Amino acid sequence: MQIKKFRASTLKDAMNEMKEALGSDAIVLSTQVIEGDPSIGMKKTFEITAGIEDEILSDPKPAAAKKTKRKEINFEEELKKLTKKIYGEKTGSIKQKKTGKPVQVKKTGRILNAEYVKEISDLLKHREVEDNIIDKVMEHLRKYAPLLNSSNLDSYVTSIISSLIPTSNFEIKKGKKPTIVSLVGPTGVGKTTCIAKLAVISKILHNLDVGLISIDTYRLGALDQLKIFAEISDIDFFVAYEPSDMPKLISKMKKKDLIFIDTVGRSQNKPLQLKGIKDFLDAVKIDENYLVLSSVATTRNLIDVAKKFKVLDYNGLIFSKLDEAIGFGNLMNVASTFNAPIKYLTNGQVIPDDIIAADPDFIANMIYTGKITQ
Ligand SMILES: Nc1nc2c(ncn2[C@@H]2O[C@H](COP(=O)(O)OP(=O)(O)O)[C@@H](O)[C@H]2O)c(=O)[nH]1
Ligand SMILES: [Mg+2]
Repeated sequence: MQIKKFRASTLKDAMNEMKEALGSDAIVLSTQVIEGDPSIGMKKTFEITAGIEDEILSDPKPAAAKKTKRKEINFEEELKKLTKKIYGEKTGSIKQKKTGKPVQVKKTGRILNAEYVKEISDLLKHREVEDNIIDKVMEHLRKYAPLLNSSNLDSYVTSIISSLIPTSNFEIKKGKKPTIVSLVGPTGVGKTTCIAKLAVISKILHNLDVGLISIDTYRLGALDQLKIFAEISDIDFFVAYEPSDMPKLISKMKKKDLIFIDTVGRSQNKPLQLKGIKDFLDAVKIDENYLVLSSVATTRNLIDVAKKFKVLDYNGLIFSKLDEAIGFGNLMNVASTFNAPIKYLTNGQVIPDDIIAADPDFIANMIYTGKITQ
Protein backbone atom coordinates (compact mmCIF):
# COMPACT_ATOMS: atom_id res chain seq x y z
CA MET A 1 0.00 0.00 0.00
CA GLN A 2 1.22 3.50 -0.81
CA ILE A 3 0.59 6.04 1.86
CA LYS A 4 0.50 9.81 1.32
CA LYS A 5 -0.38 12.85 3.38
CA PHE A 6 -2.51 15.74 2.14
CA ARG A 7 -2.76 19.09 3.86
CA ALA A 8 -5.14 21.95 3.20
CA SER A 9 -6.91 24.69 5.07
CA THR A 10 -10.22 22.81 4.98
CA LEU A 11 -10.91 19.13 5.29
CA LYS A 12 -12.87 19.25 2.08
CA ASP A 13 -9.89 20.66 0.16
CA ALA A 14 -7.58 18.06 1.64
CA MET A 15 -10.10 15.41 0.61
CA ASN A 16 -10.25 16.80 -2.91
CA GLU A 17 -6.47 16.81 -3.16
CA MET A 18 -6.44 13.23 -2.04
CA LYS A 19 -9.02 12.24 -4.64
CA GLU A 20 -7.14 14.13 -7.32
CA ALA A 21 -3.87 12.39 -6.48
CA LEU A 22 -5.02 8.89 -5.63
CA GLY A 23 -8.43 8.54 -7.26
CA SER A 24 -11.62 7.27 -5.76
CA ASP A 25 -10.10 4.00 -4.51
CA ALA A 26 -8.03 5.80 -1.90
CA ILE A 27 -8.82 4.93 1.67
CA VAL A 28 -8.61 7.51 4.45
CA LEU A 29 -6.36 6.09 7.16
CA SER A 30 -6.41 8.98 9.57
CA THR A 31 -7.18 12.66 9.82
CA GLN A 32 -5.61 15.31 11.97
CA VAL A 33 -6.23 18.94 12.70
CA ILE A 34 -3.01 20.90 13.09
CA GLU A 35 -3.86 23.98 15.12
CA GLY A 36 -2.42 27.19 13.73
CA ASP A 37 -0.40 29.79 15.56
CA PRO A 38 -1.51 33.28 14.50
CA SER A 39 1.53 34.83 16.23
CA ILE A 40 3.77 33.34 13.56
CA GLY A 41 1.15 33.56 10.79
CA MET A 42 0.51 29.83 10.77
CA LYS A 43 -3.02 28.84 9.81
CA LYS A 44 -5.05 25.91 11.04
CA THR A 45 -4.44 22.95 8.72
CA PHE A 46 -6.26 19.71 8.09
CA GLU A 47 -4.17 16.70 7.30
CA ILE A 48 -5.42 13.47 5.76
CA THR A 49 -3.28 10.37 5.63
CA ALA A 50 -4.55 8.18 2.83
CA GLY A 51 -3.49 4.92 1.31
CA ILE A 52 -4.02 3.13 -1.95
CA GLU A 53 -3.27 -0.47 -2.89
CA ASP A 54 -0.06 -0.79 -4.96
CA GLU A 55 -1.70 -2.89 -7.63
CA ILE A 56 -4.17 -0.11 -8.38
CA LEU A 57 -1.30 2.25 -9.05
CA SER A 58 1.18 -0.15 -10.62
CA ASP A 59 -0.91 -2.38 -12.86
CA PRO A 60 -0.67 -0.50 -16.19
CA LYS A 61 -4.12 -1.45 -17.37
CA PRO A 62 -6.23 -0.55 -14.37
CA ALA A 63 -4.00 2.46 -13.73
CA ALA A 64 -4.70 3.75 -17.22
CA ALA A 65 -8.36 3.09 -16.72
CA LYS A 66 -8.27 4.84 -13.38
CA LYS A 67 -6.46 7.77 -14.88
CA THR A 68 -9.17 8.45 -17.41
CA LYS A 69 -11.78 7.81 -14.77
CA ARG A 70 -10.04 10.22 -12.44
CA LYS A 71 -9.90 12.94 -15.03
CA GLU A 72 -13.56 12.59 -15.77
CA ILE A 73 -14.69 12.25 -12.22
CA ASN A 74 -17.39 14.67 -11.44
CA PHE A 75 -18.84 13.89 -8.07
CA GLU A 76 -22.32 15.11 -8.88
CA GLU A 77 -22.37 13.39 -12.26
CA GLU A 78 -21.31 10.13 -10.66
CA LEU A 79 -24.02 10.54 -8.11
CA LYS A 80 -26.64 11.24 -10.72
CA LYS A 81 -25.78 8.00 -12.40
CA LEU A 82 -26.62 6.32 -9.15
CA THR A 83 -30.13 7.67 -8.99
CA LYS A 84 -31.41 4.71 -10.81
CA LYS A 85 -29.86 2.30 -8.39
CA ILE A 86 -31.32 3.88 -5.32
CA TYR A 87 -34.74 4.26 -3.82
CA GLY A 88 -36.13 1.36 -5.69
CA GLU A 89 -36.25 2.60 -9.20
CA LYS A 90 -35.92 -0.52 -11.25
CA THR A 91 -33.67 0.64 -13.97
CA GLY A 92 -31.98 -0.35 -17.12
CA SER A 93 -28.71 -0.58 -15.32
CA ILE A 94 -29.94 -3.20 -12.91
CA LYS A 95 -31.74 -5.07 -15.65
CA GLN A 96 -28.63 -4.94 -17.79
CA LYS A 97 -26.68 -6.53 -15.04
CA LYS A 98 -28.83 -9.56 -15.36
CA THR A 99 -28.11 -10.39 -18.97
CA GLY A 100 -26.22 -13.57 -19.66
CA LYS A 101 -27.03 -16.85 -18.07
CA PRO A 102 -24.03 -18.12 -16.20
CA VAL A 103 -25.94 -20.97 -14.67
CA GLN A 104 -24.35 -24.38 -14.62
CA VAL A 105 -27.46 -26.51 -14.91
CA LYS A 106 -27.08 -28.98 -17.77
CA LYS A 107 -29.93 -28.75 -20.23
CA THR A 108 -29.87 -31.11 -23.09
CA GLY A 109 -33.38 -32.00 -24.14
CA ARG A 110 -36.27 -29.68 -24.80
CA ILE A 111 -38.63 -30.68 -22.07
CA LEU A 112 -37.85 -30.35 -18.40
CA ASN A 113 -37.49 -33.69 -16.74
CA ALA A 114 -36.91 -35.04 -13.27
CA GLU A 115 -33.15 -34.95 -13.79
CA TYR A 116 -33.16 -31.18 -14.31
CA VAL A 117 -35.32 -30.71 -11.26
CA LYS A 118 -32.75 -32.61 -9.23
CA GLU A 119 -29.92 -30.56 -10.71
CA ILE A 120 -31.62 -27.32 -9.82
CA SER A 121 -32.32 -28.55 -6.33
CA ASP A 122 -28.63 -29.50 -5.95
CA LEU A 123 -27.52 -26.16 -7.32
CA LEU A 124 -29.67 -24.25 -4.82
CA LYS A 125 -28.34 -26.45 -2.02
CA HIS A 126 -24.86 -25.58 -3.18
CA ARG A 127 -25.85 -21.91 -2.98
CA GLU A 128 -26.77 -22.60 0.67
CA VAL A 129 -30.46 -22.01 0.20
CA GLU A 130 -32.28 -23.79 3.01
CA ASP A 131 -34.21 -26.98 2.31
CA ASN A 132 -37.65 -25.57 3.09
CA ILE A 133 -37.16 -22.84 0.49
CA ILE A 134 -35.76 -25.29 -2.07
CA ASP A 135 -38.88 -27.43 -1.51
CA LYS A 136 -41.05 -24.44 -2.33
CA VAL A 137 -39.10 -23.73 -5.51
CA MET A 138 -39.34 -27.38 -6.54
CA GLU A 139 -43.04 -27.46 -5.89
CA HIS A 140 -43.56 -24.61 -8.35
CA LEU A 141 -41.18 -26.17 -10.83
CA ARG A 142 -42.92 -29.51 -10.84
CA LYS A 143 -46.25 -27.86 -11.32
CA TYR A 144 -45.14 -26.01 -14.40
CA ALA A 145 -42.72 -28.64 -15.68
CA PRO A 146 -44.65 -29.30 -18.90
CA LEU A 147 -44.30 -25.66 -19.90
CA LEU A 148 -40.59 -25.46 -19.25
CA ASN A 149 -37.75 -26.11 -21.62
CA SER A 150 -34.06 -25.41 -21.78
CA SER A 151 -34.55 -21.87 -23.01
CA ASN A 152 -36.98 -20.65 -20.37
CA LEU A 153 -35.84 -22.72 -17.39
CA ASP A 154 -33.30 -20.26 -15.93
CA SER A 155 -35.60 -17.31 -16.06
CA TYR A 156 -38.44 -19.35 -14.62
CA VAL A 157 -36.40 -20.60 -11.66
CA THR A 158 -35.11 -17.08 -11.07
CA SER A 159 -38.61 -15.70 -11.08
CA ILE A 160 -39.78 -18.32 -8.58
CA ILE A 161 -36.90 -17.41 -6.27
CA SER A 162 -37.68 -13.74 -6.81
CA SER A 163 -41.29 -14.25 -5.78
CA LEU A 164 -40.11 -15.77 -2.50
CA ILE A 165 -37.83 -12.87 -1.53
CA PRO A 166 -39.48 -10.11 0.47
CA THR A 167 -38.13 -6.68 -0.46
CA SER A 168 -39.44 -3.19 -0.15
CA ASN A 169 -38.05 0.19 -0.89
CA PHE A 170 -37.52 3.30 0.99
CA GLU A 171 -40.16 5.95 0.59
CA ILE A 172 -39.18 9.52 1.20
CA LYS A 173 -42.03 11.52 2.48
CA LYS A 174 -41.20 15.15 2.05
CA GLY A 175 -43.66 16.28 4.62
CA LYS A 176 -43.88 18.46 7.64
CA LYS A 177 -41.99 16.09 9.85
CA PRO A 178 -38.62 14.54 9.17
CA THR A 179 -38.50 10.84 8.35
CA ILE A 180 -36.31 9.17 10.96
CA VAL A 181 -34.26 6.18 9.90
CA SER A 182 -32.05 4.21 12.24
CA LEU A 183 -29.62 1.41 11.54
CA VAL A 184 -28.87 -1.28 14.09
CA GLY A 185 -26.71 -4.37 14.01
CA PRO A 186 -23.58 -6.06 15.29
CA THR A 187 -20.20 -4.31 15.32
CA GLY A 188 -18.37 -3.82 12.07
CA VAL A 189 -21.16 -4.84 9.73
CA GLY A 190 -21.10 -1.49 7.94
CA LYS A 191 -23.83 0.59 9.61
CA THR A 192 -21.92 3.85 9.64
CA THR A 193 -20.67 3.39 6.08
CA CYS A 194 -24.19 2.63 4.93
CA ILE A 195 -25.58 5.75 6.62
CA ALA A 196 -22.87 7.82 4.93
CA LYS A 197 -23.87 6.38 1.55
CA LEU A 198 -27.58 6.94 2.10
CA ALA A 199 -27.03 10.43 3.50
CA VAL A 200 -24.93 11.63 0.55
CA ILE A 201 -27.33 10.17 -1.99
CA SER A 202 -30.35 11.64 -0.23
CA LYS A 203 -28.72 15.04 -0.04
CA ILE A 204 -27.13 15.32 -3.44
CA LEU A 205 -29.39 13.24 -5.64
CA HIS A 206 -32.68 13.87 -3.99
CA ASN A 207 -32.05 17.35 -2.70
CA LEU A 208 -33.24 16.37 0.72
CA ASP A 209 -32.24 18.22 3.81
CA VAL A 210 -30.46 15.53 5.81
CA GLY A 211 -29.33 15.36 9.42
CA LEU A 212 -27.31 12.78 11.33
CA ILE A 213 -27.41 11.65 14.92
CA SER A 214 -24.88 9.27 16.36
CA ILE A 215 -25.36 7.34 19.54
CA ASP A 216 -22.09 5.51 18.96
CA THR A 217 -20.17 7.11 21.79
CA TYR A 218 -18.81 3.80 22.89
CA ARG A 219 -16.19 2.82 20.33
CA LEU A 220 -13.03 4.86 20.14
CA GLY A 221 -12.88 6.75 16.85
CA ALA A 222 -16.41 5.85 15.82
CA LEU A 223 -17.71 9.37 16.33
CA ASP A 224 -14.80 10.83 14.49
CA GLN A 225 -15.58 8.74 11.44
CA LEU A 226 -19.10 10.09 11.02
CA LYS A 227 -18.21 13.57 12.17
CA ILE A 228 -15.54 13.96 9.52
CA PHE A 229 -17.86 12.56 6.91
CA ALA A 230 -20.60 15.00 7.96
CA GLU A 231 -18.16 17.87 7.81
CA ILE A 232 -16.98 16.96 4.33
CA SER A 233 -20.51 16.49 3.07
CA ASP A 234 -21.82 19.57 4.85
CA ILE A 235 -24.48 17.63 6.74
CA ASP A 236 -25.63 18.57 10.24
CA PHE A 237 -24.37 16.09 12.79
CA PHE A 238 -25.17 15.68 16.46
CA VAL A 239 -24.29 13.20 19.15
CA ALA A 240 -26.80 11.82 21.64
CA TYR A 241 -25.05 10.88 24.86
CA GLU A 242 -28.15 9.74 26.66
CA PRO A 243 -31.70 8.79 25.64
CA SER A 244 -33.08 12.12 26.85
CA ASP A 245 -30.88 13.91 24.27
CA MET A 246 -32.81 12.25 21.46
CA PRO A 247 -36.05 14.28 21.49
CA LYS A 248 -34.01 17.49 21.90
CA LEU A 249 -31.86 16.70 18.87
CA ILE A 250 -34.83 15.68 16.75
CA SER A 251 -36.57 18.89 17.65
CA LYS A 252 -33.40 20.83 16.77
CA MET A 253 -33.60 19.22 13.33
CA LYS A 254 -37.36 19.38 12.93
CA LYS A 255 -37.04 21.17 9.58
CA LYS A 256 -35.03 18.33 8.06
CA ASP A 257 -36.58 15.94 5.56
CA LEU A 258 -34.58 12.97 6.70
CA ILE A 259 -32.64 12.12 9.84
CA PHE A 260 -30.37 9.10 10.08
CA ILE A 261 -29.49 7.60 13.42
CA ASP A 262 -26.27 5.66 13.66
CA THR A 263 -26.19 3.28 16.57
CA VAL A 264 -23.36 1.60 18.38
CA GLY A 265 -22.58 -1.92 17.25
CA ARG A 266 -23.59 -4.38 19.90
CA SER A 267 -23.18 -8.08 20.30
CA GLN A 268 -26.44 -9.94 20.03
CA ASN A 269 -25.24 -11.97 23.00
CA LYS A 270 -25.37 -9.01 25.35
CA PRO A 271 -29.04 -8.29 25.99
CA LEU A 272 -28.20 -5.41 28.31
CA GLN A 273 -26.28 -3.64 25.59
CA LEU A 274 -29.21 -4.09 23.21
CA LYS A 275 -31.49 -2.66 25.86
CA GLY A 276 -29.16 0.38 26.03
CA ILE A 277 -29.77 1.08 22.33
CA LYS A 278 -33.48 0.44 22.74
CA ASP A 279 -33.68 3.21 25.33
CA PHE A 280 -32.26 5.69 22.80
CA LEU A 281 -34.55 4.56 19.99
CA ASP A 282 -37.63 4.43 22.20
CA ALA A 283 -37.09 8.04 23.17
CA VAL A 284 -38.32 9.23 19.75
CA LYS A 285 -40.62 7.94 17.03
CA ILE A 286 -38.50 6.03 14.56
CA ASP A 287 -40.08 5.64 11.12
CA GLU A 288 -37.73 3.05 9.70
CA ASN A 289 -35.36 0.82 11.62
CA TYR A 290 -33.12 -1.47 9.61
CA LEU A 291 -31.01 -4.34 10.82
CA VAL A 292 -27.68 -4.43 9.00
CA LEU A 293 -26.27 -7.91 8.47
CA SER A 294 -23.04 -9.00 6.85
CA SER A 295 -23.70 -11.28 3.88
CA VAL A 296 -20.39 -12.99 4.66
CA ALA A 297 -21.87 -14.66 7.77
CA THR A 298 -23.48 -18.08 7.77
CA THR A 299 -27.25 -18.53 7.80
CA ARG A 300 -27.09 -19.89 11.35
CA ASN A 301 -25.18 -16.91 12.59
CA LEU A 302 -27.43 -14.42 10.80
CA ILE A 303 -30.56 -16.06 12.15
CA ASP A 304 -29.15 -15.88 15.64
CA VAL A 305 -28.39 -12.16 15.22
CA ALA A 306 -31.76 -11.41 13.62
CA LYS A 307 -33.57 -13.24 16.41
CA LYS A 308 -31.78 -11.43 19.22
CA PHE A 309 -32.05 -8.01 17.59
CA LYS A 310 -35.82 -8.47 17.38
CA VAL A 311 -36.04 -6.55 20.67
CA LEU A 312 -35.09 -3.46 18.67
CA ASP A 313 -38.13 -3.85 16.41
CA TYR A 314 -36.46 -3.56 13.04
CA ASN A 315 -38.74 -3.46 10.04
CA GLY A 316 -36.25 -4.13 7.27
CA LEU A 317 -32.86 -5.64 6.46
CA ILE A 318 -29.72 -4.35 4.83
CA PHE A 319 -27.16 -6.88 3.69
CA SER A 320 -23.63 -5.51 3.58
CA LYS A 321 -20.36 -6.77 2.10
CA LEU A 322 -21.83 -8.62 -0.88
CA ASP A 323 -18.45 -8.04 -2.51
CA GLU A 324 -16.83 -10.30 0.08
CA ALA A 325 -19.43 -13.07 0.04
CA ILE A 326 -19.13 -16.30 -1.90
CA GLY A 327 -22.81 -17.16 -2.03
CA PHE A 328 -26.08 -15.43 -1.35
CA GLY A 329 -28.51 -18.14 -0.26
CA ASN A 330 -28.19 -16.83 3.30
CA LEU A 331 -29.89 -13.53 2.34
CA MET A 332 -32.98 -15.35 1.28
CA ASN A 333 -32.94 -17.73 4.24
CA VAL A 334 -32.91 -14.89 6.73
CA ALA A 335 -35.37 -12.63 4.92
CA SER A 336 -37.86 -15.44 4.54
CA THR A 337 -37.43 -16.83 8.08
CA PHE A 338 -38.20 -13.43 9.58
CA ASN A 339 -40.44 -12.26 6.78
CA ALA A 340 -38.45 -9.04 6.91
CA PRO A 341 -38.08 -7.14 3.65
CA ILE A 342 -34.60 -6.53 2.29
CA LYS A 343 -34.13 -2.79 1.75
CA TYR A 344 -30.58 -2.33 0.55
CA LEU A 345 -27.49 -4.25 -0.42
CA THR A 346 -24.01 -2.86 -0.08
CA ASN A 347 -21.15 -4.12 -2.18
CA GLY A 348 -18.02 -2.23 -1.22
CA GLN A 349 -16.46 0.52 0.84
CA VAL A 350 -16.86 3.38 -1.59
CA ILE A 351 -19.19 6.14 -0.43
CA PRO A 352 -21.71 6.61 -1.95
CA ASP A 353 -21.39 4.29 -4.94
CA ASP A 354 -21.45 0.87 -3.32
CA ILE A 355 -25.10 0.52 -2.44
CA ILE A 356 -28.00 -0.95 -4.36
CA ALA A 357 -31.71 -0.67 -3.60
CA ALA A 358 -33.03 -4.18 -3.06
CA ASP A 359 -34.69 -5.63 -6.11
CA PRO A 360 -36.06 -9.17 -5.86
CA ASP A 361 -35.10 -10.10 -9.43
CA PHE A 362 -31.58 -8.85 -8.91
CA ILE A 363 -31.23 -10.80 -5.65
CA ALA A 364 -32.78 -13.92 -7.17
CA ASN A 365 -30.29 -13.78 -10.00
CA MET A 366 -27.45 -13.37 -7.51
CA ILE A 367 -28.62 -16.40 -5.55
CA TYR A 368 -29.14 -18.58 -8.60
CA THR A 369 -25.86 -17.73 -10.33
CA GLY A 370 -23.78 -17.23 -7.17
CA LYS A 371 -22.50 -13.97 -8.66
CA ILE A 372 -23.30 -10.31 -8.63
CA THR A 373 -23.76 -9.87 -12.34
CA GLN A 374 -22.94 -6.32 -13.11
N1 LIG B 1 -15.98 -4.86 1.51
C1 LIG B 1 -16.90 -4.11 2.11
N2 LIG B 1 -16.58 -3.44 3.23
C2 LIG B 1 -17.53 -2.69 3.81
C3 LIG B 1 -18.86 -2.60 3.30
N3 LIG B 1 -19.57 -1.79 4.13
C4 LIG B 1 -18.71 -1.40 5.10
N4 LIG B 1 -17.49 -1.93 4.91
C5 LIG B 1 -16.30 -1.78 5.74
O1 LIG B 1 -16.49 -2.45 6.97
C6 LIG B 1 -15.81 -1.77 8.01
C7 LIG B 1 -16.76 -1.46 9.14
O2 LIG B 1 -17.71 -0.53 8.68
P1 LIG B 1 -18.51 0.44 9.63
O3 LIG B 1 -19.44 1.23 8.77
O4 LIG B 1 -17.57 1.20 10.51
O5 LIG B 1 -19.30 -0.62 10.50
P2 LIG B 1 -20.21 -0.39 11.80
O6 LIG B 1 -19.40 -0.79 12.98
O7 LIG B 1 -21.37 -1.31 11.61
O8 LIG B 1 -20.61 1.05 11.80
C8 LIG B 1 -15.21 -0.53 7.37
O9 LIG B 1 -13.87 -0.82 7.06
C9 LIG B 1 -16.01 -0.35 6.12
O10 LIG B 1 -15.31 0.33 5.10
C10 LIG B 1 -19.17 -3.34 2.11
O11 LIG B 1 -20.30 -3.34 1.58
N5 LIG B 1 -18.16 -4.08 1.57
MG1 LIG C 1 -20.35 2.48 13.25
